[in-house]
Amino acid sequence: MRTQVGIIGAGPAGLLLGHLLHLAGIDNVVIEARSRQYVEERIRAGVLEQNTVDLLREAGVGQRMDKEGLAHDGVELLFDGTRHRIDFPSLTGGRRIVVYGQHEVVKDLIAARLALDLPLYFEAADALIERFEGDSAAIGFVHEGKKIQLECDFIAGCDGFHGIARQAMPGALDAVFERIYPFAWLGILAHAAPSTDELIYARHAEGFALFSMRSPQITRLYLQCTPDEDLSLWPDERIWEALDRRLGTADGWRPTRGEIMQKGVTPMRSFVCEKMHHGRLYLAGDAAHIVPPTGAKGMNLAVADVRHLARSLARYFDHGDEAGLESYSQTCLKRIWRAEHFSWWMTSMLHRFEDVEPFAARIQESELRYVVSSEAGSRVLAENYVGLPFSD
Ligand code: RFL
Ligand code: PHB
Repeated sequence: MRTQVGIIGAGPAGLLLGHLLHLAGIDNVVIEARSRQYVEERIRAGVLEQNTVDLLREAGVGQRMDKEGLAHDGVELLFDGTRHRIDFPSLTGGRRIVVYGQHEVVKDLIAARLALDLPLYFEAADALIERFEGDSAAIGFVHEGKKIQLECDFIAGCDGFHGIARQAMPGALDAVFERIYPFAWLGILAHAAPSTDELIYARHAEGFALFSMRSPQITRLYLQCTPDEDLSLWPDERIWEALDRRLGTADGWRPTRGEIMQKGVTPMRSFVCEKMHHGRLYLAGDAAHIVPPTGAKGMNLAVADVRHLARSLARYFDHGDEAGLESYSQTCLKRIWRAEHFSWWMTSMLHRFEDVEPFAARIQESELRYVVSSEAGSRVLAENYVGLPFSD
């Protein structure tokens, strides 16, 4: 089998890249290790920044997002028992976010791909990057018991943090910058109508908490916990009580309770592999970088990478212009490091660090007070949260 771009991974990065390349007239094949049902039901991110919303609309895959997504004009920071709202449009020249589950974006992209009859192999086993230096590239994989050899001009490694593409990248290990945090998030999805309209990021003596949502019927909530937290010690009642303490306010506001449909623990990590391309192999999304979820940036960064990769590949195939491909890592890394800083900053400001001395806690409190009381401080949060505009 032959194509122009072989794409490993059908997460948001791989699927959107495939769609953008198709719109640019570039043939591509997507291979995915998991089943369609698995990727469509994997609950992850929920916040789409303005750039992502605009790009999905431009690419013609934004109809359901526009119908079912929840447009938000701000978030709230809760500390010392009081909520402080950060208004996005007034601080960012009219930009906002849309709350729409990552798995819904994935469903929309899969539906679009299948409707166009473009190749997408689920349950592709034993994927191996066979060649990516010289004049051509190749991926081998097994599908329905048959070995398939995919010959291509380029390979896009969109296979997430645990994928094979970064492992195959020469020099990747020497280009890694990493920080692992001493805490994690216990996340739940509950059948409960959100009892307020916007997200709440809470700093509390017991630890961080986040109030988010997926729809007018579904609430998404997180609690700071330990990285090795034993979920069996967290019956529903204990979770709701902790959420009430950390998110409740003096006026009696509490998150509405409901049946907990899913529980999980997410580790927190900052990670950048600065080597994002070599020969004919390009990394995009979580394959190259991870942010702690406090800044809601992971999926949005994946989208920014593939936007740039698709445009660079189009320039190459249309005009033989290699400039975009040659500077791919360099260009992406500017936005990546901005998001890394923002995610680290939000994480540092809002979480409880066990070993931190009282001095650092006072610094955290002072920073939060500054962010909510100074227009300049609020704007730093707002413009990063809604996403800085693309510069090209
Ligand atoms: P993905 O989504 O991990 O997709 C990679 C795909 O590659 C497949 N794969 C392979 N396929 C074939 N052969 C192999 N050898 C393969 N190895 C792997 C995998 O099965 C998978 O389908 O990476 P991608 O596309 O780069 O997307 C990145 C995002 O998923 C991630 O950054 C976000 O979910 C992060 N994130 C958030 N991002 C946001 O922008 N806003 C948020 O509000 C937000 N909240 C979150 C988050 C991530 C979370 N978790 C669980 C880590 C909240 C949480 C709790
Ligand atoms: C979510 O809704 O899952 C979510 C929202 C904001 C974050 C992280 C996760 O910062």
